[in-house]
Amino acid sequence: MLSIKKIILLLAISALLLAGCASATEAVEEAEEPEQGSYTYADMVLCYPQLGAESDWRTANSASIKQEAENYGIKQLIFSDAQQKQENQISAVRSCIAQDVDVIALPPVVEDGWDAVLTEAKDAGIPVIIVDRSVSADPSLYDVHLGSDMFLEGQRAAEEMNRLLPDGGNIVELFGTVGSGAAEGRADGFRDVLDDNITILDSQTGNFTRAEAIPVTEAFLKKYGDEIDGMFIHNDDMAIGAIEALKAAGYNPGDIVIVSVDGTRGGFQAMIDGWIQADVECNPLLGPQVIEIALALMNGEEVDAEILTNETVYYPEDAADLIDSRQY
Ligand code: GYE
Repeated sequence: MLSIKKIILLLAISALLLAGCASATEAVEEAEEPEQGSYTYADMVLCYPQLGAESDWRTANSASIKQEAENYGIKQLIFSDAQQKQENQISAVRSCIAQDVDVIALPPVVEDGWDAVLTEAKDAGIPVIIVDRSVSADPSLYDVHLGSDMFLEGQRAAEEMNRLLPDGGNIVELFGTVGSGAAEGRADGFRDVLDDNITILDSQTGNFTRAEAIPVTEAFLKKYGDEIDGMFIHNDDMAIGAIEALKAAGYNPGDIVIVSVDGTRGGFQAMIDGWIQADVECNPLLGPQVIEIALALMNGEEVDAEILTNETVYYPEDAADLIDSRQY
């Protein structure tokens, strides 16, 4: 017969054993799935469905994300290139949702048409950072927008044009991708500040690429010839394409004043060569902020809904001193 003492002892031992087992299982679970609030970079699977490779800005943006994913030591970066096609980007987002990534950071090629896929991400409980260009979707469908103030960039460009054409004149606009937050914002900001004595003769898209900017500029020159005093060009790659067309048509630097956007090394060289008179900065080096915000979202921390990049304007007189320090 077991004495009462022995029964109590046995009960106590089994209770201890059970408790031991339970805490061992908990420990295993914790190792696989840290509690919210304690995720580290090593836990992060980040999806970056890049919109394309249309410009030096974009190349620098992709490089920044890839490099910083390595520097921060995240678990996995799922990177893709949609070749400037929204349907490709939407498929890439869907594939990331299916893979149950931790965070999606999306640089949207255009503003409209994201509601359905953003709702799918939200329903799957995956936080979304809209990077660089904006979306028109309701802000409740994503967590943060991180990028430049494109309207402000357009306003800055117009201030430069007003300064360069103090007596007024005629200009043409080389527009970025139609429907993109970058191009639409810059165009609106530009018109907001442009002096009344400056007329925009024409505005055509070059889709943010050098290749497409060349025939558009040729057509402008054919149609308006010497009437053109200035060009507002939505990025440096298109400015470089336009300069090629101007050179081929026999123009010299400064015959037509150019205000461009981005501040790439190519843009700086064109300032040194006298072709671009002002370059409005747009910073693509967003990797560190994207990854830091992604971790904060994984840990359920409060993050500002709109995070803007700090930027400036560059001028030819400083270009030679600064060009070597440009990272893109
Ligand atoms: O200015 C241009 C690129 O969205 C800010 O896209 C970006 C723009 C950038 O192709 O060069």
